[in-house]
Amino acid sequence: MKEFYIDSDGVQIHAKLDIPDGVTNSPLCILIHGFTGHMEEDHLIAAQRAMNDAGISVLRAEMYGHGKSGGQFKDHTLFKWVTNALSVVKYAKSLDFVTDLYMCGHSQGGLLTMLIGGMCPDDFKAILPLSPAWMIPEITRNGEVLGQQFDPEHIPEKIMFGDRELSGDYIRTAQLLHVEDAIAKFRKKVLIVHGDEDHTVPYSYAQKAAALYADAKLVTVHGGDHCFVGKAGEMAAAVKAFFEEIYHT
Ligand code: FER
Repeated sequence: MKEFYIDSDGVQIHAKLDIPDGVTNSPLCILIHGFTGHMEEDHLIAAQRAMNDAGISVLRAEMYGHGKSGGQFKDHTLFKWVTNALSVVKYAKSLDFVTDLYMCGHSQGGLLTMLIGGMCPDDFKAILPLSPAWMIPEITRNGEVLGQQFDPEHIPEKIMFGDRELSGDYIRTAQLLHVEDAIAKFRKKVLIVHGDEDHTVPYSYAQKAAALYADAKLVTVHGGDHCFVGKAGEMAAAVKAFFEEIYHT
């Protein structure tokens, strides 16, 4: 494992690169955590190990205001995450040993994966959104975030949840994202893995995304919750099987 920082317009993005043992050239998958998450969460590690087992190098990166990266949580927006992810893609493309590139992310990182896939379709062989929170733009347009209601025409300065705060700028930028446009622009293979007991991101969004993508496969983790607690092995097996199939085609 190599640990380092990638510069993203002056923000230091904390990253870890795991290359499978004995590998020289290999595909690489960028792997991103969700909202309030970080790169050491159990479900992220399960996905990383599954990819390494399939011979894929993994570049985990933490986005603005999360983990050991720069920025404060309260100042993060999806626009900042997009900027960060584009910097990570640029870095990944500069690595000599990398053959094909992939991107995977959980929840808000899955939404990010869908956006970046649509922005950079030439750069990826496939993308893997896990429980992707792609309802965020739609619900913020409808005046809801984190289960709280607000007037979508008059965005509050901030929303409190627990001892954390989400800025109005998070909401106003999220409202302008149209994930359907990103879906339409990515016509390569997509693997969506989602638990049908997810009460944070409704499973129905996985079904809707799978239907909208030109070439998507949806693996349902039966009884799985948002972070695949107790079911990470099933999620990881789906990820590994997808890579084993695509690697050899
Ligand atoms: C929300 C529902 C889900 C939300 C964020 C999420 C900011 C993201 C969850 C995750 O990334 O795990 O209303 O608002």
